[in-house]
Parts: sequence; C-alpha cells; structure tokens
Amino acid sequence: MNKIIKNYKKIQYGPAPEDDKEVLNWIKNITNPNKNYINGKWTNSKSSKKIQVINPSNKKKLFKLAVSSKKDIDGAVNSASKAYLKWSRLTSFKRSQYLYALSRLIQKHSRFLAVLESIDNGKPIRETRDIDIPLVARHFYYHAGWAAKLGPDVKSIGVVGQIIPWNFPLLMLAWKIAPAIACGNTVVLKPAEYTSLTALFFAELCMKANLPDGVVNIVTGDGSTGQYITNHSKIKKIAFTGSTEVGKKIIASTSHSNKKLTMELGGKSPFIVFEDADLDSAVEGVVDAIWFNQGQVCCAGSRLLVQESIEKKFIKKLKQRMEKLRVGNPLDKSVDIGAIVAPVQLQKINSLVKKGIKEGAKLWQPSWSCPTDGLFYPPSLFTNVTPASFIAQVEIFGPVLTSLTFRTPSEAVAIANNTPYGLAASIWSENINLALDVAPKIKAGVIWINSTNLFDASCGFGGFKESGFGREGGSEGIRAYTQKSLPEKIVTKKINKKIKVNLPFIDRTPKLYIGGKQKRPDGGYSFGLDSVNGSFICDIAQANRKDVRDSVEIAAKSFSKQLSNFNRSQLLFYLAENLQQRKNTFVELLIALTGSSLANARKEFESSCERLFYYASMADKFEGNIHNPPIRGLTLAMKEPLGVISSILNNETPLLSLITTLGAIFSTGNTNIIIPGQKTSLIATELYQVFDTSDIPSGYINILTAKEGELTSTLSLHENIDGIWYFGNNKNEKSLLIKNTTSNLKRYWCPEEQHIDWFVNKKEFLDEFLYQSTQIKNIWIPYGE
Ligand code: TAP
Repeated sequence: MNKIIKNYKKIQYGPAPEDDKEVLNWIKNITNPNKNYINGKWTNSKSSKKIQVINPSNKKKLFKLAVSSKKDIDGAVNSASKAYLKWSRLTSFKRSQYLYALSRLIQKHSRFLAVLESIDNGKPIRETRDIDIPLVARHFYYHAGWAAKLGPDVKSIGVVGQIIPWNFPLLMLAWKIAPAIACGNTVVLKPAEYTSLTALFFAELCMKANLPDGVVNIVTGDGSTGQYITNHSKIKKIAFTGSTEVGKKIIASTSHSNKKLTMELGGKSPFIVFEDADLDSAVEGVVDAIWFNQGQVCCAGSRLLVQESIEKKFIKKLKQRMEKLRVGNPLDKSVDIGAIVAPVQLQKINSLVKKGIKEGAKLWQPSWSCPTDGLFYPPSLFTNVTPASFIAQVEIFGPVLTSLTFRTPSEAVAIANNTPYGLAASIWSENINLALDVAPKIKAGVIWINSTNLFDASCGFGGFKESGFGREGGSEGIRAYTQKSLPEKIVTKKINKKIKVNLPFIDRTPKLYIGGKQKRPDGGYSFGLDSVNGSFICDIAQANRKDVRDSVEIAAKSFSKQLSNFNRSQLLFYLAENLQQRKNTFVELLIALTGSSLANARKEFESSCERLFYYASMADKFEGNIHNPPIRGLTLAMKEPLGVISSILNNETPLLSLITTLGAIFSTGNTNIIIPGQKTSLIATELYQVFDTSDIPSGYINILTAKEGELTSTLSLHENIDGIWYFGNNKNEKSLLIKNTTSNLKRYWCPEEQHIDWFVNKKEFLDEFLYQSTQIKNIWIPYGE
C-alpha cells in the first residue's frame, strides 16, 4: 500500500487553467453593491446593509452584495403580481418560446457561466462545464416543452417566492424558475448570499430573451431577505431548497397562511456496497457520491455502508483512489475537488470532524496537503463509526465520508433508514434481484442502482421524512406549480332542526376502534351525542392521548405488513358490498345527526358505496410512471404510501367524507387513524361492524371519537404519524397543527376550502386524495446501452 502511494506521489500534473479574463471583467463592472433585477430593470436596493462576497479559491474580494430590505421585496412582489395578470394568460406556445429562448441563451453563454460559477462557488470547472450548466440548459428546454404541452387549461398558482442554497447556484435557479414560469406563474427568487453571480447574469439573459417585465425578479440578500419573501402576503407559494432547520422555520412561520410549500431539504444518504458489487465501479461511485462538489450536495452519499466480508478490500481500494484525487484551483481543468464555498462552511466542517475524532472515530486523509491560498479541505474518510454516532447522523456538507459495515441485506436496510433524513440512496450489487429487493425498503425519494448523483429535468427529485416534501423535475415537479383546488358547495340552507328522528334509543356506549377491536377509552370518559333536534341519543367514548399512542403503535405495525394492491382492492369492494346492506341504519343516522332530508341522506349513502367502488378500482390503477432521461437508464417513479395517516374530519357530509378519505388512504396502502366530527361520531362508530364483516385486517383502519380539537395537538406532534389531514374550520387549530408537523416533518394536508362538495365525482377531485396519500420514489436503473 505504502509503495503504491509513493508511486502516486511521483506523478506530476501540469496546470490546465481555464481563461477567466472575460468573467473577471464582467464582475468588475457590477455596481457595488449590486442592484436587484425587478420589473425587467436593474433597481437600487433600499437597504444600506451589504455583504462582501469572495472567491473561495483565493479569498480575493469579488463584489458587494445588496442585502435587500422589505421595501425591495414589496417592489419585486408587486412587479411579479402585475406581470402575472398577463403572463398567466399568455398562450402556451408563447410561453414555451420564451423558455426556449432562455435555454438557447444559456447554451450560447455556457462557458462564461461555467467559469463564473466556478469563481463564485469554488466548484471545479470540470463539473460546472460538464454537469451544472448543461443541466441548466436541459431544464429550460424540458420545461419549454411542458409550457407547450400544458395548454390553456392549466391553472397556475400566482406569485411564487423561491429561495435557493449556494451549492448548485444556477442549477437550483433553473430547477425553480423553469417549471414555475412554464406553468404561468411569476417569480421572486433569492439566491444564496455567497453565490449570487450566476443569478445576476441570468437576469441579463432574461433581458436578452425579452422576457416580459416582472415575470422573473431576482433579489439578493441573506436570511432576513428570505424571511421577507416567505412572509409576504401576496406570495402564494414558497419553493425552498436549503437546510432542514430553516425549512422547518419556514413551515412554522407560514402556518397561518394558505401558502403552498415545496421543501427540498438536507440529507445523510447511504451508499450501500454489497459483497457481490463490482468494487472498482463502486469506488468510482463513492468518488462521485461524496467528493463531487466538495461533498456539498444535499443527496451526497455521505454514509458508506459496506458489507463486512469486503470491508478491508474495499477501504484499501478507496484509500488508493483518494490518494490520487487532486484538490486545488477550481479553474484548473485537471482538478477533482475545488474550494469550500465560504470560511464559515470550512469552520463547520473542521469542527464536525473534530467532534467525530473525539467520539472515537478514526480519520484517514491522503498523504498530500491542500493548497493554503484558498478554502480547501482534503477528501476524508471516517472508519470505526457506529450507526448512532454523531458523524453518522449529522449532515456535514463537506468532503467527509463516514464508513459503516453491515452483515445482511436487512441489516443494511435498517442502518440505511436509521436517520431522520430520507433524500437518496445508492445500491451497488451485480445481483439485480438483490438491488431491486432492497430499493423499495429504503425510505428515500431517490434511489440509484449501481450509480449515484444522476439528475435530469425529466425525473422528479425530492425527499421522504425530514428531507422535505414536493418534487422538482418531471411531471411531479409540474404538479407542484399548478393549482389544485377542491370543489366547494354553497352553504345556504339552514339545518332543519325540527326533523323527525326515527332512531331507536341506543342503550350502549360506542367504543373506540383500535387494532380491529372495540376498546374502552383509556380515560374512562364519554361525551353525550344529541340528534340535530336536541334529543339525546347516546354517550360516545372519548379518546385521549394514550388511545392515540395505542392506535399509532398498531397502525404502524400493520403498515409494515403491506397488503398487495389486489388484496386492498378486493377488501374495499367487499366493504362496499357490506355497507350496502346497512342502508336504512345509515340513512336514519344521517337524518338524525345532520338534519339532512331523506333524499339527500339516501344520496349520501349511495355516493359512499359508489366511492368505495372507485377507490377499490384505483388500488391497482393509481400507478407510477417511467421516466426516460437522456442517459443510459430508466427511472421508475413509484407512488409509495406515506405510512400512518391521521384524518381529522368535520361534521359536513359525514359518511361520504369519511368514506372518501378512508377509501383513498386504504387504497394506496396506508393505515388510517380517523377522528370523525364530534357531532357525527355515531356515523363512524356504526361502521365498526361493517369493517369486521368485510375482513379488514386489524390495525389498518382505526377510529378515535373525541371532542372537537382535543386530539389535534397529540396527533400532529406524534413522531410515528407520517401524514395528517385536517378538514376542520378552526384557523388557530390548523396553524398549530402545521407548526407541530415540524416535529418529524410529517406530510400535512389542510385544504383551504371551507365547505367541500364531497358529492363531486370528477376524477381530478377523487385522485387528489390518492396523490395526497402517496409520495414518489424515483428509482434509477441501468437499462439499454
Ligand atoms: P440554508 O442555510 O437553509 O439556506 C438556504 C437559503 O435560505 C439561503 O438562500 C439562505 O439565505 C436562506 N435563508 C436562511 N435563513 C432563512 C430564513 N429564516 N427564512 C428564509 N430564508 C432563509 O442552507 P444552505 O446552508 O444555503 O444550504 C445547505 C443546505 O441545503 C443543506 O442542508 C443541503 O442539504 C440543502 N440542500 C438541499 C437540496 C435538496 S434538493 N434537497 C439541494 C441543495 C441543498 P443566505 O444563505 O443567503 O443567508
């Protein structure tokens, strides 16, 4: 080993620098501080706060950045709002032409952009030239296509606020702006404070493309500027890429509004090498996984999991390869690893590495040392690490790899899933059966088989768990920039309180339904239920947080025993058949509890049976897609269930709303904890027998009757609930619920429509429930030549 290393040392590389004159000249001409791009013009910032930006490879000062103020953001948002009126109505062909013009301009200035990005961010020119900038152009081309394809019926959202990080400055801008404007939205985008230069040059390209004023607005600044954007009342959607910590803050601070959010957050992605992998390819894979972009990649394969039997051999090969990597001037075409973006990031890496060493992990770095004139850090490898240790859990966001071992595939899956994140994973094995057996078990939004860090505009990207929600790229990404409103009904009629109630006196206390059994409430309390005319019907069990705990435990256990889609379909058909037998009971209950007319109660009952048939049919028809990126491979976009979903209902259309939510949640393979509207709880409890006679396996459907709002906090804070739907109309309760979801970043769905028309039978409406029950996993598999 030492001999080999000595030989490597003998190899001398001559410098192969890229010419930077033109770019440095352009930077010199930026007014200091720079101006914002608002309403198609360069506009002075109203703030006196500035930030000095440096070139991380030599620490030289580059330019001063304007830290935009609230007034600047108001100006940008007003310009975007004005532009939206016309842009959203433009023909799809016209919009497409503008996007096409932008892609052509990016290609025409590709080398300039590559050099500018390298100077600003510190990433090697080889990467900006061959990966970042070609992908930026590809994004605008792809979305020029979408703009044309979507046609006039697409409903845009409005003004979108977009906040991006510094690791892929122009690429993240393209991921955000291209789909947003393709769908007819207008944008206010803030680049990261360390890396605004390519965004400013992009503004020049917008001018060259004659993009209508105000469609794209670019404002520079720091976190405070970001907050002005996220809190702006005229902004309808926030698309954020950055750390999980800031993402959670944004969710909490916008919880009182109806803003739509897309959150692309952090990761600690596993890179799994099985003993039968092609080890030399896997070593090259590791290089791309963790030393691409200095490891400052959200989906970096920063946790190497190697099968114990090949650990020694693999680590030896890896060290040999690390010894050969070159760190240095990013503009040198033969450099592999460039500079770290900023001094604070370098300090952060240093301190996390020190903490790892203190914890007992063993650090290995190549024998050579990095240049000292810039912010450089060597490729680093930690061994002797345990899965729960700090450096195996925390995102370092630098060129530092943490290595762990496993013995069996199931152990690999358990370790891979053992972080709060779920962004990506790489699986390396020559056995396709093994790789495709492991892929569905990993909780991550992107899986690469025998590959890593592959991206394309046609494939969705985004995380599970605390890596965020929403997808960017592909048809999934388009969906995130279009409006999906639920049908509303006009509530005019007063409830008929004089209605005649035919219900027999029910001499029992309906209990809770947990794990397929009727359970007494833990607290021993009940609440009285009256009919709509005020007469007492019966007492109903009142659930508390311990009942929540029990039902979540059972629902999570049942979720791990997935039923096949055919099985789920059969069960829902059978449920509909058995419900049909109970028509009289439910019609009478609906009349008594809601004051519904006989005709309407019958209609609600019939619609509920029909809806179960719909979701029974969809259990094996709500399928994924196959994306076809222009590289060797296919991407399977699989729709996976979220896990345990809790649905909090109100008293409107109580049977049909319960059946609709339950039907969609069950159909897509989730387990469900239902909190029916307090006043209509008896509708839900009357279903217990129907569930039992329909052979619904225990734990898939659980019902907790409770007083209005009493369980909302417990449910929304619970770490093992993966999704929560809220149909209540209490604004404070809704805002609290959203804030609480940040505990584990559970998916929430709180439709803003106050009175949903549950009778609507349109596919778009019914399928929205299926979309909300699922998340997409993109699995990249080798295919073809
Ligand atoms: P952050 O510190 O979260 O910053 C991201 C952006 O948000 C920056 O523009 C930042 O402004 C701004 N910001 C900071 N505080 C804010 C606030 N309170 N309200 C609104 N905006 C605020 O992340 P970073 O350090 O730049 O980037 C690294 C992180 O991004 C990593 O965790 C990485 O995993 C993640 N990332 C994720 C992805 C995807 S696709 N999942 C892709 C790339 C990066 P300034 O920095 O300009 O002050």
